[in-house]
Amino acid sequence: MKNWTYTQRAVATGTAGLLALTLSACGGGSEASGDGASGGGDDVISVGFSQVGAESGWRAANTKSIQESLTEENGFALSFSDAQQKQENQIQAIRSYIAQDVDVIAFSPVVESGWDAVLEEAKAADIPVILTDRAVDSEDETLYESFIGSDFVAEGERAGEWVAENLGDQELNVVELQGTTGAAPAIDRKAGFESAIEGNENIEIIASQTGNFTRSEGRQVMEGFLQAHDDIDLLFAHNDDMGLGAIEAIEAAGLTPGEDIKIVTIDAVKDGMQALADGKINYIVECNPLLGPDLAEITKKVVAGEEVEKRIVVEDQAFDQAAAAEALPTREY
Ligand code: GYE
Repeated sequence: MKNWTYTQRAVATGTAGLLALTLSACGGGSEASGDGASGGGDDVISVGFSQVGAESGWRAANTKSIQESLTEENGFALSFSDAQQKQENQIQAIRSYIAQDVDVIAFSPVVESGWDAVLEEAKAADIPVILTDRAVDSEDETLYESFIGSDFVAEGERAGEWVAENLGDQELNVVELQGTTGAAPAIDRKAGFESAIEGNENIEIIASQTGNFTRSEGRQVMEGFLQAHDDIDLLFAHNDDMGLGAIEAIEAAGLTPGEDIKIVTIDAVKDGMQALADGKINYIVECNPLLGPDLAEITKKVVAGEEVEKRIVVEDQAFDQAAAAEALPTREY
C-alpha cells in the first residue's frame, strides 16, 4: 500500500463536482506573493491561526505541520493560539487577529455552529478566512475562502463498511466513542458509520457517548460501557486516542482488546498504528493531519488575489493489521 502524498487529492469547486487535481503543496510551490496591503509594503504574510487544542496525537501532528509550513523562511509571520477545545477562546483569538489586522485568519473550528457573527466581523474588516480540518455550518459560503480537510462522512462509512463486511455475519453489539459534541468529525463520522451498517440487522449500536477525542475520557467512558454491558463485541471510536484509552479499560477489565472486543478507530497516528500492528486494534481509517503545506499554498494564493478552490478534500486510506505493520517504519506521524 502506498503512502498518502500531497500530490493526490480531490477538489470540489462549487457545483462543478469532484475532479482530480495534481498540485504540489510543498517545495516547488509558489513564492510568497503578499502585496503587503496591510503589512506596510513588505512581502511577509501575517497569519493568525486558532487551533482547536492539544487533545490528541492527530492534533499534535497537525499543529507541527502548520508551524513547520508557515515559517518566516517561507514568507509567513504566524501567530498561533490554542483554544483548549473551547469555542469562546477561538472567537476571542479571531477577534484579536482582526484587531491586529493580519493578512489572513485560519482556524480549525472546534464545533460546527455559531460562527457567523465573528466571520462577518472578519469579512467587514476585509480579512480573508481559511478553514482547515473542520467545517462550519454557516450557510453563507462567502464568509470563508476555502475549507481544507478530510471527508469525515466517508471516513465513518469506510469504518462501518469494514465492520459490516468482516464481522456482520453474526450478532454484533457495538459501543461507540464519539468525538467532541458538536464537532464536524464527530457528527459526520457517526452519520457515515450508521449509514454503512444500516442495512445489516445483526449489527446494533448498544451505547454511544462522547469521549471528547481524548485518551483519558476514552478510558473513562469505556469503563462505564464495560460496567453497564457484559456483551460488547466491538468498539467504534471516532479517533485513535479514545480507542487507546479504551484499550486500557478493556485490559484492566481482564479482557483482550482486538479479540474479546474488536476495535475500529479513525486517524492512523503512530500510537494507533502500533496498537493495530500489535493486534489490539482491528482496523483504522486514516485521517491525514498534515494540512500545513496546503494551507501555506492556499494562503499565498488568497493574498495574491488568485482564485482558490472552495473545498479541498484531503485523501485518506485505511489499514488492517498487516498493512499497519508494513506502513509503520516509514510513517510520518
Ligand atoms: O480525528 C481527532 C482530533 O478534527 C479530524 O480531531 C480532527 C479530529 C481528529 O482530535 O483525533
